[in-house]
Amino acid sequence: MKDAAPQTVYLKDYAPPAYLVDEVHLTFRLAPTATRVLSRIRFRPNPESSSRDFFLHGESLTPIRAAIDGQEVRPDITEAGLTCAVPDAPFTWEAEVEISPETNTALEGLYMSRGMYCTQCEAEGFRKITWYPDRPDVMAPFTVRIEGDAPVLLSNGNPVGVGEGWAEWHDPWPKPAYLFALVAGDLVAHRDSFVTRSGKTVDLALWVRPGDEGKCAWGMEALKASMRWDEARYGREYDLDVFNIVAVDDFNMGAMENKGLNIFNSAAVLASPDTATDANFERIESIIAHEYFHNWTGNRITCRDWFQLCLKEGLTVFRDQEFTSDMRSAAVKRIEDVRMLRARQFPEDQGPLAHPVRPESYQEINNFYTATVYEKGAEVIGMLKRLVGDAGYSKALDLYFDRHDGQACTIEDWLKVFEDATGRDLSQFKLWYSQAGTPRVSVEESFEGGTYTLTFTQHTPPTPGQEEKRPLVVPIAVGLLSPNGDEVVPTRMLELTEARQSFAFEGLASKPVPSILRDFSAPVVLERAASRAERAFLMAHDTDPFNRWEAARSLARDSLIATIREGAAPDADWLEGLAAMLRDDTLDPAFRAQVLALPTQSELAQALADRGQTPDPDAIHGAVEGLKDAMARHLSDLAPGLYDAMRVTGPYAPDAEQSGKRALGNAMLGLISRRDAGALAARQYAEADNMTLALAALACLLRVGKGSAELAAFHERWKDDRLVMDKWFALQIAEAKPESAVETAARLTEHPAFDWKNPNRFRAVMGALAGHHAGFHRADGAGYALLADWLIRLDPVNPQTAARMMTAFQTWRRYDAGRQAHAKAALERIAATPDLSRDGAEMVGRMLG
Ligand code: 0A1
Ligand code: ZN
Repeated sequence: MKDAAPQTVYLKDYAPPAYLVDEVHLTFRLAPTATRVLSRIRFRPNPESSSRDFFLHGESLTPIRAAIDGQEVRPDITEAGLTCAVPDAPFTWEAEVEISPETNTALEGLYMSRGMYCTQCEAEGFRKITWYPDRPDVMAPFTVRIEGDAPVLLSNGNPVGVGEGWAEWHDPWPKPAYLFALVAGDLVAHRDSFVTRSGKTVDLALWVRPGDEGKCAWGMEALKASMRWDEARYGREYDLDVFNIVAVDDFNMGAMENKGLNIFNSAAVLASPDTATDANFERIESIIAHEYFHNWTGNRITCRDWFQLCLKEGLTVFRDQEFTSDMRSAAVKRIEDVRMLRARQFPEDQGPLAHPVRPESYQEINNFYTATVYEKGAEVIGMLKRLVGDAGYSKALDLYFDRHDGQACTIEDWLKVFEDATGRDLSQFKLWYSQAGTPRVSVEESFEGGTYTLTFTQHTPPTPGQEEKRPLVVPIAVGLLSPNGDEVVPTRMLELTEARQSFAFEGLASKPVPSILRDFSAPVVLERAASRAERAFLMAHDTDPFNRWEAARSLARDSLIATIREGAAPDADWLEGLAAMLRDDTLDPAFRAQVLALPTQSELAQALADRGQTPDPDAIHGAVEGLKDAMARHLSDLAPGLYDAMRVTGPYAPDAEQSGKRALGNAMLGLISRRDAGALAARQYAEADNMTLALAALACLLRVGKGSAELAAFHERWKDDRLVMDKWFALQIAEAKPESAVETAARLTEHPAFDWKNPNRFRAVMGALAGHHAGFHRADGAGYALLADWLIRLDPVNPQTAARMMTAFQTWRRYDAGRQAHAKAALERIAATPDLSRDGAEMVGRMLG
């Protein structure tokens, strides 16, 4: 249980560590409830610090003994750590503690997952393993000895010895404690190797439970592709003899980049065609890449303190996005990333949890692994690259790796390499790191004497603790089209730096049609009163695929809003434009599938709130269903043919081409099911030889009120596969009617397989409920109450996962008074829970505040 009295940590209070560490030796004697951890650590006073106070973090440790230079000492031990008198010169600290991995349900520190020992130390978990200066600016080489009866004993770095019941590892690269890892268990390896560009062979292994060997091939291919890509695109080579990945079933996040020993949530690495969907395969490829890329951006160069989290996360997300763009379709990847940004980051940035990409204070750092730090952090780097150009970016990155290898750095260090490499002053740009909120950019146009002028106005609404906002540097990519569809001005990067600023394009024969914010060149809301005709034109003709998609998307959104507000019929021009795009075989099927995806119901709720209207979740749901019916009707002639054309022959591959076809085929199935009562879906389900086709067909059946036999058969077939069962749980809630989503979720919590202490299973049920917009926001508050019940139950067991799920409430203030009262009551009930964790207390406090 964490300290309940909230303590706020501030960026401005940073002070360098009083002592540095030259070497760490750890010995683990593993036992489920009584593991002994022996440490021998070489400390020396830090010449950069004026403090001589010796403090080591430590939580939930049973002290056995401690010594300095061989002499027993009696340190002052508190709940948070210890202090001790130490020599005014380098010295050796030795300690022995006892910990209990088996009872560690928070999954932070050393814990057990179904009989297997594993660790999670980011951000502050190492202090639950032994006493240590658990802060990222203390870096040291580690030697680790593991003693235990498990057949496989792994830690960071290179293996230096192994025998019956023991193994020793040495990691020569200085690292902060948060990158420490240990795994012990009955595991089998899927092995391969990689030869680096300088000719070194690296042994690769993906460690899984016996039985999961058949789900490793894809992860391994993704790893090798990532290693090749980082050499080719960033000149970064791997730096150890081995690279190990382990899959664990109980994990709070997706994966963790521990040096040389990445630990993955099994959902983020294990896949086979019959158990994983195309989307799962793509996600696995990108997470493998992400964790691997951290080896340079995060591990070799790490963060000075946790306020700098975006230094490693924003950059590494940006790099994994570039990787996926290169491996698959760049246009489709950009659309996917923007959809995700709008679905996850925009609500955060526009609500009570808004915080800068580099936060300035926190109570619990685990609450700041957010879409803002990760995804907006990546967008900020994308803007930087647009502003300095490809060559400037690669010069700056080379300088970053040269200058800062082996260091713990700040955003100031990061921006300085760009300034030094390109000569650009980035002081205004830096505001992107300190100013929270989504900027709104509006546009006016004029055309006179052959000169076309665009005038932009930018404005960022206030966010908690930041009333006043300053103008940002906003790169706006603009191209101009002539009325016949030719591009008259190719993409030009405009740099908006003022609150209001104009840009002129001269020498034009006629008034052009502008394509603004191409490729989504900045994470802003573009407010533009373009006519429907103009957007239909861009949907048909824009040469920028992102903006083509965006034009279609905004027409769909406005059509839905018009239906909700005044019962308007679906926009016929949009439906016609859609049909034309679907018929266009020159367009990538994956892109066409993206064009068919409607805005989320939560996005529509925000769009209504932005227009001064209180969103009604039932009305939004009704409008979306109505539009989908209209699409099914309007596209009924072409859907069956397109469905057939998207059939994949030959063996399954999760590549861009095949998954694009299946995505478009499944979208057609969704439309067809609305009119054939699920007949085709039943056939697809019966014939499916992969999870992508099976799951989509089952979803269609449930949506039209069928599929109970298939659902039972699915359960029977997959009841022993935890990852597939997560899908079985989530799907039933996602496809429930708004009035029964809560009851479906409640019923599933009674199912014997609802293992709520497993984060994946908890998220499968509660995450699906929170994601069901009309179901969760039910007028009687039943959705809020059910989620609150379970969050209160989970909080003492696993505060991190409970606190992350609390974000489901972040939009509560945009709904009507009745719903607000129910949501507030649910939040207050959580807040009033005795001994609520620091994680949970901070989250509800911010949402109620
Ligand atoms: N650094 C990891 C994510 C991660 C963060 C925190 C964790 O526990 C609190 C676990 C993983 C990444 O970016 O992949
Ligand atoms: Zn990361």
